[in-house]
Amino acid sequence: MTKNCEMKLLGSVGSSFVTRVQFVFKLKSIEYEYIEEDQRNKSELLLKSNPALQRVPVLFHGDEHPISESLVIMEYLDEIRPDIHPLLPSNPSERAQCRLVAYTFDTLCYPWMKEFMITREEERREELKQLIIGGYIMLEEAFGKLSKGKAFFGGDDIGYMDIVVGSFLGWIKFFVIVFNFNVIEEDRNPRLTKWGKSMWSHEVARSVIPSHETHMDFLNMIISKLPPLPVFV
Ligand SMILES: N[C@@H](CCC(=O)N[C@@H](CS)C(=O)NCC(=O)O)C(=O)O
Repeated sequence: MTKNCEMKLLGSVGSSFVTRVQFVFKLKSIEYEYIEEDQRNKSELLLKSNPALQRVPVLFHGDEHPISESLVIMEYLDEIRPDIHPLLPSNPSERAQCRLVAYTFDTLCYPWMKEFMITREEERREELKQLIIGGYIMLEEAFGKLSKGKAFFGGDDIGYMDIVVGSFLGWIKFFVIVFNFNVIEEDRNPRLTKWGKSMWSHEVARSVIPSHETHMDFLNMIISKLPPLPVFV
């Protein structure tokens, strides 16, 4: 952690949305101060800086208005530091495709994965498993189009979509270990399987993606916030 930085990030360890921002900081060599949010007892800083959504990440940049939502923050950082490791393609149509795939991932895959982890109903978990598999098959197709035969969504190196999806790779390991569910499976997802290997061998990705143990701690903390199960007699 660096003191007196122009950039400050309010986050929670184990949140993939926060990881996305840390990923961009590292790729663009931006120094920042990290402030840990207490998810059990939300801070004044969070409530004031993101009153409508009350979620991390939140970025503070000098006297500018705080910015929330990981995708918005990623694009902001890309716009203010376009010279170092640009994230989005230069072609407007390809940029639009990236944004659309990211939006789809966050709107469909993420809620399915989250519910999969916290549901107590086996039948629902099985339904969600099939939805997640379908989501990652769509992602496999998107990878084919965006990567143009290269190792990453972004081509020869990590780009916007690699960060969006790659920040969840620790959860993918977690799913295998805890639920014996391999989300990215070689037969269904040959391209994403290779991509996953490229991501884990990328120095920056390896240094920022949380381990499955970190995710376990984060999940336990989220579960402890949920209302208790109804009691059936
Ligand atoms: N769409 C948001 C999602 C952020 C999000 O869900 N953050 C979680 C942590 S992983 C959070 O702060 N949740 C607190 C809450 O919902 O009360 C983004 O991309 O930043």
